[in-house]
Amino acid sequence: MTQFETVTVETDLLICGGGMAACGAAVEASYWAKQHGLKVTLVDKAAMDRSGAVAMGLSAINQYVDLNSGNNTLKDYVDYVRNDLMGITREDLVVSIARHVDSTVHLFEKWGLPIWKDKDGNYVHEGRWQLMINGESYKVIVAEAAKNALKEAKGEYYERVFITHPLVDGDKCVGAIGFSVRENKVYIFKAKATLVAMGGAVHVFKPRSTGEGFGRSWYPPFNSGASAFFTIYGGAEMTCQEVRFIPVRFKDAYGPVGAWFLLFKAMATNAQGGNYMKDNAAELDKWEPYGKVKPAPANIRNWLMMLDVMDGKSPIYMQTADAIKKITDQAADEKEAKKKLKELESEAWEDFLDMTISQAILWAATNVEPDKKPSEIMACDPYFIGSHSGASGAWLSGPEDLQTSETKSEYFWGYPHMTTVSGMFAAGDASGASSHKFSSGSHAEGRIAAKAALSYIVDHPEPPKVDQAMIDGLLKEVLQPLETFEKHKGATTDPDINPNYIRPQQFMYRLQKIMDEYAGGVSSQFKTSDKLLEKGLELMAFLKTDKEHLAAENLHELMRAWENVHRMYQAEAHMRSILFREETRWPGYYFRADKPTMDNTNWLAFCNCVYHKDTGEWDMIKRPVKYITK
Ligand code: SFD
Ligand code: AMP
Repeated sequence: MTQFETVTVETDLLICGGGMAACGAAVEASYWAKQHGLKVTLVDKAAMDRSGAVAMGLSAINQYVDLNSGNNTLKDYVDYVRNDLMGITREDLVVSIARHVDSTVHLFEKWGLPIWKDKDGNYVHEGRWQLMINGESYKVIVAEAAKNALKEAKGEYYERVFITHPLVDGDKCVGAIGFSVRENKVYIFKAKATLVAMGGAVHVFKPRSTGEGFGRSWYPPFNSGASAFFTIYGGAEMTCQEVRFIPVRFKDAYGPVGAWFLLFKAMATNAQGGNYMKDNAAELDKWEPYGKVKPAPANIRNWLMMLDVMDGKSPIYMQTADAIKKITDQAADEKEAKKKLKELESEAWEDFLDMTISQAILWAATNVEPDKKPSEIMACDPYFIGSHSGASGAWLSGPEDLQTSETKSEYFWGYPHMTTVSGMFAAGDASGASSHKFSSGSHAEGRIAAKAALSYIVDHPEPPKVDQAMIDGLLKEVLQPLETFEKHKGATTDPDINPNYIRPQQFMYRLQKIMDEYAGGVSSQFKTSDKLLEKGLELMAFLKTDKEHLAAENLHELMRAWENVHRMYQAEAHMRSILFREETRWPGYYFRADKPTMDNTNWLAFCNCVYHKDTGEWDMIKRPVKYITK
């Protein structure tokens, strides 16, 4: 067996992840750490410059509240988020982020991010809350600021170190364990407070892409449920684990649609040219009071489209040519129309090149000229992303000043954005029930949570108690797949087929098959039921026993092994939560065939859960939805 060096790192604040939330956390924590003489350490499984969802860049900043303009209020934003999530949202957390997000956007601009400006020097809005950016290098710019801040505060960052488990002492988080994906090193991070910001999860469900395209999905393949596992396994209460996100995207390469819908005012139609948003409008009555809000909730937009798909009216098309024609028709003369067309053409290509390069390649490869013919769109596979139009994540304490006499006992237990585990904070996709924070809001939430974590450390200066027996047990468990492979690899001539072990890829295929067929994936047209879920959970229990037989040939495959263990826990929390919520609330995300309607009397409530790692049991908890706005 290969020898591993054990590296122990002692720090005050540990930031797990290097994405938008983690970079925000690094900047803010470094500022406060300097004042208090504290140490901040950040750990990313990849290289911060290009890690996480923003790796390829983005073409828009989706949360900018623009409070200074006086056009929008915090209540406007909360109304938008609450309606989009069909009433299920923690308004205190949404406000906590929304009141700070504009300053984060101004920091991005100061650090060099080009935000589009009109001729009067004002930001160009994609929609009410969204700003257009030249964002190919978005993540590089944000990561550079985070690294500079850490260096200045004598903090540290570790890249290509994969976090597997939290370290827990009683009801307190005291750090994390992980391994290098490049060298034979295992890392023990001992910390007084830990901030979880390792993104959401993809490939829990079978993707639409197959064969050579496998791995192409909307959500980045590198975010594989580490945040969910970390918080679940650490004993934190989780929320909205049923609230997956299914975006509608350009088909096969998953290009963004926001610019087409909002900026270019394009319409989507079925194959016969029918406008499903209008033709299926009668359906909206069933989902009142959210069915008829403006803009229609993302899942409802999906649902009206899915009704046409189920009626055999696909392909569904984004009518790009019509949208372009409508804009160029407004030109004063032919010359101006030509100029406008050129502008629109380059904006449309940049929209893809900034964040989904593969869509530009697919358009080029299939001779698409957006001003001449429409392009297919479709609903993607389900993802777990608490920062977008999903809501899954840890259940957090809200800030005290945002509580009402009614919410305080439910939503406040100390430090803002701390989980129910002492010293464990969460932000971005890792935190639940505060959707629509996107890249900018995740960065802002990272800053808020980091500041709170630093004040927690100042109040709890005692060194973390880390039990050596726990570390020894985890070290063995983390490296076990390498040992299993070494021990048994000679038993067969094909290393993929072996009675003594299962390789991570096969494990993932099995997980995806269970989720796809029993929990409402693509091939079940996002439909499930109590009976399907019960059967799925039965099969999941078998998969869980095979976790002990995972085998890894090298460090890369060891990472794959743990990624899939993380996904499995996310999957189980998801199935249990759908089963617990006895209604259908987000028909365009998943549909419970045995409970096909929304039940506001019983289920305008949060569905939370807690995992007990010693017994393997889950508590399912219903928590009240209480609004702070009138
Ligand atoms: O429009 C470990 N998002 C968009 N936001 C916008 O503001 N504008 C857009 O234009 C957006 N578009 C978009 C978006 C997302 C995606 C996937 C696409 C397009 C294709 C949303 C934002 O990207 C999202 O809200 C934030 O990035 C969330 O921030 P955060 O920090 O929660 O997640 P992250 O940035 O993905 O970072 C995760 C980090 O964790 C690391 N990591 N590190 C150590 N150990 C492990 N085990 C780890 N597992 C993961 C990652 O490496 C990464 O550093 S639009 O099309 O919707
Ligand atoms: P997307 O590219 O779909 O992620 O969208 C970017 C932003 O625009 C997100 O804030 C979406 O919620 C919003 N958006 C996209 N399409 C629509 C639409 N048809 N109506 C209202 N908002 C939309």
